[in-house]
Amino acid sequence: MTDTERSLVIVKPDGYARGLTGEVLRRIEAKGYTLVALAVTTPTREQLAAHYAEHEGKPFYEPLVEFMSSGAVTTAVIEGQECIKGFRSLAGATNPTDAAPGSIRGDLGRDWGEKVQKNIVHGSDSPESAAREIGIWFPGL
Ligand code: DAT
Ligand code: MG
Repeated sequence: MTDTERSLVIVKPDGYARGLTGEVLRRIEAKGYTLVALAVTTPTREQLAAHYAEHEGKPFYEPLVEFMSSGAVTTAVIEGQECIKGFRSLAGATNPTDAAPGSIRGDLGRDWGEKVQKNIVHGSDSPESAAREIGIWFPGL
């Protein structure tokens, strides 16, 4: 049991508004990961600036922050062996057009012709990112 990890998952405003929170959480639970924390919140620009610091200056950064602050999201901390990689696999490729059928983005997402890819979910990409992101969204954990 050396690789038990936590990952920060966000059901983004597109997923929340489309009523897909339950479907995303269902897939996480069906995969066998545990829900450790769960909340509905509307992200602040400050939280998003911290969360997406690595993307500052990229062409899609402003549209991304605008999109992510546009409405409610569901934030979750999940837990399980290698759940960081495992959830990224459940989520699928960043571009929902490329994301494989069977994945969250592949089954439920599409390109809407906007400056930012609206791709339903976020998942941490490394243990370092997960620890940093969990600190932003669930400072009490
Ligand atoms: P991921 O969410 O798969 O980890 P990322 O961290 O590279 O992807 O980018 C964060 C989000 O920014 C991504 O979910 C959607 C958006 N995005 C990334 N690359 C983009 C691009 N080239 N054009 C538009 N939006 C993009
Ligand atoms: Mg990322």
